[in-house]
Amino acid sequence: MAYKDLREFIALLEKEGLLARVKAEVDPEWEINGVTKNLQEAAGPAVLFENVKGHNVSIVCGIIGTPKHLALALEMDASVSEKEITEEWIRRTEHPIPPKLVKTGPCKEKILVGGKADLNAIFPPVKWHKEDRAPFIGTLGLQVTRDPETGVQNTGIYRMMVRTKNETSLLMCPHTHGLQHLQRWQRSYPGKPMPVAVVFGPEPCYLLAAGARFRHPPAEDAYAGALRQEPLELVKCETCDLEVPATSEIILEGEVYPEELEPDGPFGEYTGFQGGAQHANVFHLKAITHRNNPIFQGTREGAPKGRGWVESGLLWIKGEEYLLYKALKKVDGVVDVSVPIWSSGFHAIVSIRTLRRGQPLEIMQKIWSDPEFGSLIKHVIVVDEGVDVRNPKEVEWAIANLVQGDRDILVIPRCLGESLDVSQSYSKRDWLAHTGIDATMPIYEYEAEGTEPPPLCDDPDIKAKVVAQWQKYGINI
Ligand SMILES: Cc1cc2nc3c(=O)[nH]c(=O)nc-3n(C[C@H](O)[C@H](O)[C@H](O)COP(=O)(O)O)c2cc1C
Ligand SMILES: [Mn+2]
Repeated sequence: MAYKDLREFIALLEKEGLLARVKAEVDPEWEINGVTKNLQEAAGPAVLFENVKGHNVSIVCGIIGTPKHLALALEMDASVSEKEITEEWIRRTEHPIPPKLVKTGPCKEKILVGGKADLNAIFPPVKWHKEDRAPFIGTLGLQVTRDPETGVQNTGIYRMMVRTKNETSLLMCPHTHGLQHLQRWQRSYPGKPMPVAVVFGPEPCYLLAAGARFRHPPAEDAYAGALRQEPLELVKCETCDLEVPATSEIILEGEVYPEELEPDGPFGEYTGFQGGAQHANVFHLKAITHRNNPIFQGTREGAPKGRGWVESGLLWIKGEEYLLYKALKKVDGVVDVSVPIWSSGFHAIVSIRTLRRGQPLEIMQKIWSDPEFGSLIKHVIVVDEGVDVRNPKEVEWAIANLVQGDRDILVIPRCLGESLDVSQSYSKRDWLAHTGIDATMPIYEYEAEGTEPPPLCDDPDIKAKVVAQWQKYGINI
């Protein structure tokens, strides 16, 4: 049975030893930042801060903090491999399950409209990174909009910085469906604001669907249904016709003027660097509805360090991996694909069974020419099928042993760039050099001189025999 709400998932994580409750008082100015960073580096549990200084709302972080948490959100066994999660994700999302509209739900336990709606009363002012310009209430706020042309809803995750008690910034990057809706809205209803609802703390699969990227129709809510394998229940907003998950902790209702832009940031980014100040849209609050004793959900974005993972990476970089995996699985010879979250989503690693000459370059071109993920992937590394694309040691082994720089590295300059790629100074970031590394064995070069590459000395058959009778040796490993 799918999780009914965030609280049910929190209870399960706690039972599995994957969530810690912090009863000690924590200062939202710096302490939540420090505790969550330390937990990320240790691949630690999710955390529920129950005693936030100066505030009576609890904060939950890291519910998708490691692949184990991700597996449990999908009701899979916590011990499954990342590859199994990828395959199950693709299998389930092939068959979207439409949501059910219900009359009301727990997210309507308190309804605060107009002047009664005050962001500061609900959201603890968390500084996720020391240099953030202001508290960001939206790190895991999920924005719901409706396509003014097709009527299909979208849900994405776009950050929101507090400006006043009823205003936040809202940063939607060019590739997002949210910004596309806003641009279409501006064409259809010039001068008018577009309704936007923001969901905090839904059941976990809606969060997963919002962070990943899907083709529409249907909406993310139907993909969330597919991931949880049951229809999601939605309720109508109070002040507009948008539909949001009924059991969510907090819903903000408001609107955005397409032409209104104000400063946003600095903010600590998923690359691990501080993102500078820029301009973003402004969200004007019209109503808040919430559960009794709501839980605020947020996350410390950044790059994974130490033994760790980061929730933001697991939510959206994994989403890129699923899209890429799905597209490449249809290509002859492709065995496995990964987009490591420690590469900030810039690397795609593909393993292949070599079928013909030139295959690695064909794969690189296929990735970079894709309109959805091509511009996000800076480096493509192609390895042979025996190399585990999810094991950085094996990938590095392949690069070290099989690459000749003049033969195996392909550079395509002057492609579309990514504004957060700090490998170039600010004025150069419009452009990017796509780089491919063919780290497969050059079998055709050996063939041309009438020889063969040396075989591996792994002897997997002998190892398997020994492992099967391991007890006999009395060695614990
Ligand atoms: C924690 C987190 C924060 C994010 N912040 C932003 C953001 O501020 N702006 C943005 O455009 N995308 C952001 N993203 C990425 C988008 O949510 C992601 O690309 C998603 O697929 C967009 O949905 P859409 O394709 O329906 O627009 C964030 C993702 C996560 C997981
Ligand atoms: Mn979308």
